[in-house]
Amino acid sequence: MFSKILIANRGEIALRVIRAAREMGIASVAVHSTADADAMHVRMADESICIGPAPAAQSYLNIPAIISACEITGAEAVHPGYGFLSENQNFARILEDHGIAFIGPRSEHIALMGDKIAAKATMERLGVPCVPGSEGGVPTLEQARRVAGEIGYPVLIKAASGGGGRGMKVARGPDELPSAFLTARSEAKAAFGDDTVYMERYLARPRHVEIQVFGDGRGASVHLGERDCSLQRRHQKVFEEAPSPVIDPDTRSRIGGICARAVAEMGYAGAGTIEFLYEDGEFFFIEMNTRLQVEHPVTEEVYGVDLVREQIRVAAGQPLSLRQKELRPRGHAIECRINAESLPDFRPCPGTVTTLHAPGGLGVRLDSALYAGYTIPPHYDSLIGKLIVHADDRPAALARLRRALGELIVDGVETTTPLFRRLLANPDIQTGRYDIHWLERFLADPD
Ligand code: MV4
Repeated sequence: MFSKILIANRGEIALRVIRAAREMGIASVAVHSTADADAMHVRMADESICIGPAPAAQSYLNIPAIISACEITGAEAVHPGYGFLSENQNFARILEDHGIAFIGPRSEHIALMGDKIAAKATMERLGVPCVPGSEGGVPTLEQARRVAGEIGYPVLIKAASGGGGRGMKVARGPDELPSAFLTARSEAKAAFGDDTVYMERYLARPRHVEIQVFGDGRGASVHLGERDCSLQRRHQKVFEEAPSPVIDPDTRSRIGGICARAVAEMGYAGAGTIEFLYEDGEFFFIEMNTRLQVEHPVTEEVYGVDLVREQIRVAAGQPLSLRQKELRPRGHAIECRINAESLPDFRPCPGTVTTLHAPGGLGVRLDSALYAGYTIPPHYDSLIGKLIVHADDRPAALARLRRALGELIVDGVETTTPLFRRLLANPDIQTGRYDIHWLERFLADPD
């Protein structure tokens, strides 16, 4: 096992990793920008090292500075958290080349899943159900017309290097195809430097249901059920829950088994998330994320598993400590992402926190790097905490969430907490009847 790891991240996820490491007897090294000298992750780590100025491109994305920090401190492994360098194949490869372990999958798997066409072809071959669409890239409008004729309108044109919703265009009929195709290509070129696009049937009202998987890199794997992340605004998740209100145990075992077999077959190492659109009882693969996700705590709560500990074990070459037949979901968990943003327009609202009161009690978890007196810098994303509740069933989890939100006090900056109080009062949220467009409709026309 490692004796020291470096965390190439900040905020609540850096704390999450430091905590797992400390429980394993592993020392932690925090890296930080000049803007983060007073940040909680710097205080909580065993050691810290400044890697550059405030802009992430010069600090949290600065690969040479992070490698130097490993060499100076003797860190044997790097946990990338989420965002920043977590899905950067070059970073994973450079670490591998320096004999430093990357706490994540091998660089080949990051590269494979970063190419959305290759990812889909791989999943198709491994028996994972995919959205009907083009076989590979669609280079010309003429071919786009032919593919659309085969799969039927409406169609969606997606960037091969995309993900997270950027560079997507819908064509509802043949008349909309030329502009959708050409716009998708030029936006893909501008955003990713790659104008390769592919096509899929457009699903009008799906849910976003993702399966948590784990591989040991040598053909063993497990799944830890699903999370329902349908409640999003501008492709940012806002509220996530496990299990999904619409997935029953047999369906979970079936799709979970398919996903676990696929990662085993690939020889995938570490945590992964296989994302699906779920509509009319059917799963359609869209993308695989090769990192720990923001919303991983809802899975941890329901399965009683420390996913970061498991990531560190696998990166150190140890076998999975999880066995599928021992993994049983218990109860229901919900996460609210608390952002320092002002409603109703979600404008980022950095500033100094004057008062912080954290909710507590049975089944309540607050993953946050906030403290009273902390000044939230304007340079990074506005997530300041995740409130996670766990209870015996969904109604009890909703009641517990309402109770915990009532206890949370953050003064000095505006936050998105009032939104969650309103969501909890809504009958669609109470019954779990929502899709990927529900939240944007609600925000446009609150009832
Ligand atoms: C889709 C889709 C409908 N049909 N693919 C958006 C982000 C990217 N990860 C995939 N996305 C979508 N792909 C087909 N064939 C609708 C979306 C989509 C979406 C997906 C998940 C969560 C929120 C979303 C919001 C808008 C569109």
